[in-house]
Amino acid sequence: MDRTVRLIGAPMDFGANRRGVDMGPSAIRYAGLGDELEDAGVACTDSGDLLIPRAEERDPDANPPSSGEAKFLLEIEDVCSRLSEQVAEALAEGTTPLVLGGDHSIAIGTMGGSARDADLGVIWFDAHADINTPETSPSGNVHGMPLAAALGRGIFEEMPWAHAPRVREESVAYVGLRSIDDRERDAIRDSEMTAFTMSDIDERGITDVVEDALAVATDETDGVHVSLDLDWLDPKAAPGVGTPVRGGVTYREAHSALEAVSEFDEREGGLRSMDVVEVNPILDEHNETATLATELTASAFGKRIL
Ligand code: 6HN
Ligand code: MN
Ligand code: MN
Ligand code: MN
Repeated sequence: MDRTVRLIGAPMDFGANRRGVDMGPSAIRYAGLGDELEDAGVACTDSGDLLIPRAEERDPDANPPSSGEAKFLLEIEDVCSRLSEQVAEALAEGTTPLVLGGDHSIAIGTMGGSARDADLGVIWFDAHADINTPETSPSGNVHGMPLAAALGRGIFEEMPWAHAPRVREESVAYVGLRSIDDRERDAIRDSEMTAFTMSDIDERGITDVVEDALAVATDETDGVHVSLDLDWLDPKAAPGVGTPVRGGVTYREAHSALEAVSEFDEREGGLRSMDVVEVNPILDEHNETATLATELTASAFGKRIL
């Protein structure tokens, strides 16, 4: 396939409750992402990292009064607006944007840019639902809100930088949920989104579930965004994440899932953008989680054992 992937680093941790994910892009590049992608048969260019102000120099609560409990929302708006420009530019130049996080709030920028000129389906590989709004969030951490932001839920509806009108609930599929806040559970039940939990994976197997998720995300859309939060995996396989949750997918299940994404993409096309988030090198063991992020990304872009 003639694909060029464009790496965009977003070393931002404003959305998370612990420091360290700002080192994710370095750790993932250091683990050899460029070479892995070339082995997978895709060309790779690197736009470098977005410039991100240091959290210590900012006031987490310097938010407009209407934004409720959402820490560093002004900084996140700035970074995500710039990221969304870069993502849209990458697509306009015929490349596939691959955004390296950073905490999961960067996905607001990736989806915003990717959905600018397309109806966008979304597959969310995560332990968490990330569908809180500033009104419902128990923590005020924006990494628990990116899907709500893109869908324009709650007060995000009034924030054009966050709300991506061409991402519709019906085209969103979760895979691997296991840690959902009460108000998120209500939000999912009352929505048109499709949610596959870890129990669905236990019962049906990962490949079937991912096929169904792809069917949801490709139905009446122009392309798919894959958001890979490394805490989707079991902490045994991915220890270097800020919000680990027991009982996640195994190393092999994760590979099969991303291989299924790439097989689908080879058959039908449509993998439009991806982000890889929440790698925390401070908490990692020997860069294992960053290495895994690299391998899984290569699987998504076509790397095969044979
Ligand atoms: N992530 N639901 C929790 C919150 O604070 O809103 C946890 C969010 C975790 C976000 O990394 O997937
Ligand atoms: Mn997440
Ligand atoms: Mn998560
Ligand atoms: Mn909307």
